[in-house]
Amino acid sequence: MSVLRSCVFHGVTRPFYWRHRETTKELVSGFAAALLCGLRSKSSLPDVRERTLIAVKPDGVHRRLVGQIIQRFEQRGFKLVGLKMLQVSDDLLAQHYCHLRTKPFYPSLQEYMTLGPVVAMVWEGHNVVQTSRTMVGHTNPAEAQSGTVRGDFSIHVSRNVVHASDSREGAEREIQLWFQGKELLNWDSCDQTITCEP
Ligand code: IDP
Ligand code: MG
Repeated sequence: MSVLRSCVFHGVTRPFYWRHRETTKELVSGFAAALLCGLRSKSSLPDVRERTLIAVKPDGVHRRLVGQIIQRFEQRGFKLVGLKMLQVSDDLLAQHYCHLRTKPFYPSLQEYMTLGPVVAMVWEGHNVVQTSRTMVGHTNPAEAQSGTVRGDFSIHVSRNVVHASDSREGAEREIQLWFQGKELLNWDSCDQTITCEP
């Protein structure tokens, strides 16, 4: 068996390698590079185009907190791609909070969300959905950590200042609900390669 293996190596494989060694090396290194690139794009390249819906609720607008909330997202390194102020309709609210419509507190939530205008925003950046949930804090401000928006600016679940989408799928649905395509801007900020690997 080992004689046969040796014959195959010396008679076929070795002469073939020496005849085509440059091509073989290129093929092997090309394959390794392609493999590495594939792995890299799947696992470590950031999804810099992820988007989420953030909305300053009527209590936040009444209390002049819009600027401070925007500042937190800018400071963190996210990019604003959509912004508007609106009086929310019952219809929009019912679609936005469709998972809560049967809850006993829904009527008071509806009243709260129409106490005044809301400032709706779309923020973009790597992992923005999860990071902004952390920045916004627990739904119930009594349980929200200091340093979060809710933990710093509110005390009760019925007036928790801000909304943030809770998943990538939820964010896509909410952005489509609140914004028309033409209201969102695709633009490259000049610090993009400094805040995140392109
Ligand atoms: P989230 O805003 O942290 O995602 P959700 O469970 O989706 O929390 O609830 C949506 C909103 O409904 C909350 O932000 C809050 O304004 C309101 N809400 C939730 N639970 C209660 C409650 O028990 N009483 C009054 N309002 C509530
Ligand atoms: Mg929610």
